[in-house]
Amino acid sequence: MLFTAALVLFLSSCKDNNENKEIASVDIPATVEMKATLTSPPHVPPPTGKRKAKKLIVDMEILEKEGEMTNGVKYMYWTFGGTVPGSFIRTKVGDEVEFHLKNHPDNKLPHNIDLHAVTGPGGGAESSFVAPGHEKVFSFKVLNPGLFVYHCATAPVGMHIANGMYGLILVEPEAGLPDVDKEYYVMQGDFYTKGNYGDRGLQPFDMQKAIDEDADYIVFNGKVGALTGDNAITANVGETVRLYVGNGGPNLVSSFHVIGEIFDRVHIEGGNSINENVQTTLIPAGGAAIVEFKVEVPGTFILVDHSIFRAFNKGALGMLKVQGDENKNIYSGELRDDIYLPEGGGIQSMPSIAEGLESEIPAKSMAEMLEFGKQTYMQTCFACHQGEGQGVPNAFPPLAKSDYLNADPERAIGIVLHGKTGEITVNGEKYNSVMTAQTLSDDEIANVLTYVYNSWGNSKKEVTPAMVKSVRAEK
Ligand code: HEC
Ligand SMILES: [Cu+2]
Repeated sequence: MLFTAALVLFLSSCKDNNENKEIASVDIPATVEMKATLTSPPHVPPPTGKRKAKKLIVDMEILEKEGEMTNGVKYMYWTFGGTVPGSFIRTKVGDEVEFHLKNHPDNKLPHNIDLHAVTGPGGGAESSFVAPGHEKVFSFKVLNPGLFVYHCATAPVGMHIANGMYGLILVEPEAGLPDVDKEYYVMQGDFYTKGNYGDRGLQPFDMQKAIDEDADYIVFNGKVGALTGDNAITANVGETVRLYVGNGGPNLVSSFHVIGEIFDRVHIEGGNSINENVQTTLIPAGGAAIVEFKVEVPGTFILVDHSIFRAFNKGALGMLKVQGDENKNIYSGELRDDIYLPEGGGIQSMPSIAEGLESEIPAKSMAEMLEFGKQTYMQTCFACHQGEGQGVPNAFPPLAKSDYLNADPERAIGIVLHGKTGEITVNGEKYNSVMTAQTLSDDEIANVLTYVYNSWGNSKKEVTPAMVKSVRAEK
């Protein structure tokens, strides 16, 4: 392959030297072969650059294999190339693709492939139907540039897709795409399991839920957390990032958004038309988009489906971690927290004690601490940690009988003050998510934590405003 590549470079440079325009513009004959580099998500093969169209050999193996949907939840995935989404294929307009589709002998079912980049019956599905232990070869010429979905189209089609049989094929225009610093491959999919979100063990596919479009998991790259924590995609301040984003479905459309970024350019639906300065782009099931943006400031930028319960309760959440120097001109961080006293308008009056100075007046007794603390809990913590502190499996750790909480009150104060990311273990379960810093006063934090410590079987500690103050001073 290296040899052929070198030969091509040599040939094309000869032509350039001769300045023979006519010959230079002729496509490299299809006899010049090249083996396609395929990559697993979130990686993307190298750009096609200035190379001419070629005969491109794509070797893909179908594997049915067990994987982990989230902590303790197993799923039997059906895959193109061993991953969900399947291997990324990168081609150039005019390439003649010779596709070798292998169905591993250990697999149980026949499969095939429908590539949306194919002009021909079934997008290749009819010619590629392959039984376990067989290999099918078919070929097609890529005519239209763009980012295309491929998927299995063997009956029941929905089930094959729901089990993970989809991926992306990029067809670059003749001149290639403009250079960027980082490129990544992200693909959303919805999953339907017999058990509910987080129910442990090997979870079979649930046909009825799939028909009802009642997804248990909606995830990027095949599983909860495929792009969070240590798996996050990365970039450095000042770099340009291009995301190839697909949606395998089978059912749901994606409102793709990156929290804290604006897409400078979006190839709408993966085609030629470019939209600029976009907040959220809609990616249909069986569709794709190319989004590009420059990262100007450091931090963790969260990739979500902005149908937001999907992000926080069903898994559609990823992370882009950007490192580098702060730029206070673009983003200052918190500058001040001032007292806000509206003027004018209505008649001003001092709130009465009864009306709600509670949070500003220090609690005078344990009973008051618990009462005020409960109010803060119900306003602030409840949404994630739930009414009885029971949390949400695999998303928000429990505060009820939490060994993590009870072990170290200072640490708990620090978490409420500064937020928390990174892996922690609470009552034997791993969590790797994000709790944002809560903007609460020392009194409010003391009260809410005292309430938490004195509820739901916890260790009955009292957290005083002085303790909060000293933890706050540490940073
Ligand atoms: C937006 C959702 C969210 C809110 C609101 C929130 N938390 Fe959390 N909290 C989390 C997540 C997620 C973690 C785990 C972070 C990690 O994985 O590193 C966590 C972890 C914790 C922990 C340590 C783990 C444990 O279970 O003992 C404590 C204590 C805690 N939160 C207390 C609070 C309190 C008190 C409030 C309200 C003042 C609050 N949280 C509000 C999401 C939230
Ligand atoms: Cu299949």
